Amino acid sequence: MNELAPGNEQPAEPTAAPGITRLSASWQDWLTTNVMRGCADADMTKVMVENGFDPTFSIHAIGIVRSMSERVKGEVGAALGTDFKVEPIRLPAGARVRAHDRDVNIVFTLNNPNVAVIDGLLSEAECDKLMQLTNGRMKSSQVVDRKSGGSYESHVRKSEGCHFNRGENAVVQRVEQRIAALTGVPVDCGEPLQMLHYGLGGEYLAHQDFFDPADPGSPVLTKVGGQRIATLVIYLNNVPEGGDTNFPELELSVKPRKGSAVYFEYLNAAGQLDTRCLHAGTPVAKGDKWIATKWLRQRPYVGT
Ligand SMILES: O=C(O)CCC(=O)C(=O)O
Repeated sequence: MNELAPGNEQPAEPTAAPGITRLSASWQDWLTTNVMRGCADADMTKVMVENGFDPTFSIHAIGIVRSMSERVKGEVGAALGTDFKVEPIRLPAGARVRAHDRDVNIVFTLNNPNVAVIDGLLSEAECDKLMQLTNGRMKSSQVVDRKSGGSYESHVRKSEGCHFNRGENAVVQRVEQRIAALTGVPVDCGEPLQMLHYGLGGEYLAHQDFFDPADPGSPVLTKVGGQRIATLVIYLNNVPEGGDTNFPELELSVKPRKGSAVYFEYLNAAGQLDTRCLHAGTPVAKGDKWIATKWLRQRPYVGT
């Protein structure tokens, strides 16, 4: 738990023994922040008791704040579910367009489904910075467990990765603004940026990025921002051989080029999912491959 406990601003209460039984405004903020961050009850109780709170009071206070947060999250989600839908814009073929603070080239498009290859989305220095910022954070990649909505390691995906929270650093902020400017999908609807590294022979077998409504685990995954609408895969290095992103049903293969990206949409405005965006990261035959993937949701993403 990194969040520091606030100073104990409790007035000295003569009747507070054996411990404090009232939450000051700053302790209420501290508790709410840490519950929302997913901190364990035991960790928060420990900090509170160390700061003079009554243990039983601490446990009850945490329970109350947790149930209130869950209710607020649920109600906001329900309201957004009915009121707010994003409709990504189409990218013009052959055009040079402004993406927030940078001009990019749309070098290839398909209209149905909506697919675009974008050159120069990131500078070489930005690619290098993103890769460098993953130092010490990479772990074996996992795939979604379609039954539970959880995740597990699988032969389907041979790579390692990590995530950058939305707006976590200056480069991530710029990339997110550019993606929002290009697609029309607000930054809030993006999942955390996923960084991925494939070594020699690394690959990601053909898969869909959306959550199949028929899967029992899908409601868990869509609760935090609705269905995924589209994916943007940004290539962070040149791969000497292999490592293309391949769309077998579209007979399309995109070669990684440092700073370029492929964008594809699989949920249209009518809410229909398009299975033709099945795609794979083909095996890296020489060198290695780095990408950053942004998944865009129908509604603001409130997961972790
Ligand atoms: O490695 C690639 O080219 C594709 C990555 C991918 O499919 C994904 O991140 O969902």
